[in-house]
Amino acid sequence: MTDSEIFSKLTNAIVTQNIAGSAQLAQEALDAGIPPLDIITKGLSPGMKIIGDKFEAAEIFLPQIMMSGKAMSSAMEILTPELEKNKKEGEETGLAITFVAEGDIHDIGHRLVTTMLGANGFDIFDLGVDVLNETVVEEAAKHKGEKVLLVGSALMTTSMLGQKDLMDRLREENLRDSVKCMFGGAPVSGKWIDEIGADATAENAAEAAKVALNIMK
Ligand code: HCB
Repeated sequence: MTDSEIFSKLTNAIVTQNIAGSAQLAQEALDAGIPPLDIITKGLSPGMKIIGDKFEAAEIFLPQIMMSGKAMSSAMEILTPELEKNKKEGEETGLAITFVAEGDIHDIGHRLVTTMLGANGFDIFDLGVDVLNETVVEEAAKHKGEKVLLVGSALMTTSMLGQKDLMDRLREENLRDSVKCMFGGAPVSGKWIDEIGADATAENAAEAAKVALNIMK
């Protein structure tokens, strides 16, 4: 089987909500020597995109998205340890405090970004999903004086708006200059980042790691 045939099988496993099949295919892809990040970006993620588009077009409904999310997560269970194997130790990159915005429980991309930052030498403090801005500000205050990167994800236009409130609160608490702020998720754009006065965004987890290393220099 060619790599592109493997990628389309992986995409199809997500679209058809094949939970056991996606994990098995992820393992087969690894065994075929395909790097784990390619398996995710070229195989699994396009499946999630198709599912999102079908949902928007009312061709499928929430239960199907949930099952596709489970299929993605079961493949990620196989792939995450592989991503972590390449961990770069001993580099003073700093602490990444990662979280999904208040009201938002989409955590697949968040977990992927968190894993990639960990693999690139960041210490990780993962606050999880549906995190209040107040909590993020408290954590930023506790770590004042350290090299800290706030890494927020928002997958909905509604939850993304909370990122502006977070930036405002950081400024009010005089914490803005002690942290770097990177936000991502489908609705987040460079224009939005400029508008709210954050530092950066990234399209995907691999780019997020590169951007994060760059802004923490
Ligand atoms: Co959800 N959902 N969903 N959903 N969902 C979206 C996000 C919509 C876009 C679907 C659509 O309408 N087309 C839509 C949001 C519309 C909008 O606001 N514009 C939507 C909606 C509306 C909803 C509900 C409100 C549906 C309902 O209940 N009626 C509900 C909300 C629940 C809530 O959060 N309160 C809901 C629920 C769900 C689940 C639970 C069924 C499931 C989530 C499961 C889970 O995460 N554990 C789900 C899913 C899976 C999706 C889609 C289909 C896929 C998201 C995903 O996992 N993508 C999504 C459609 C889409 O995004 N196209 C749909 C794959 C990952 C790998 O990509 O973009 O998350 P990613 O992350 C990337 C990238 O953004 C970047 O790197 C990541 C990795 O490469 N990145 C960062 C992410 N964070 C970063 C941070 C940084 O600093 C830098 C880069």
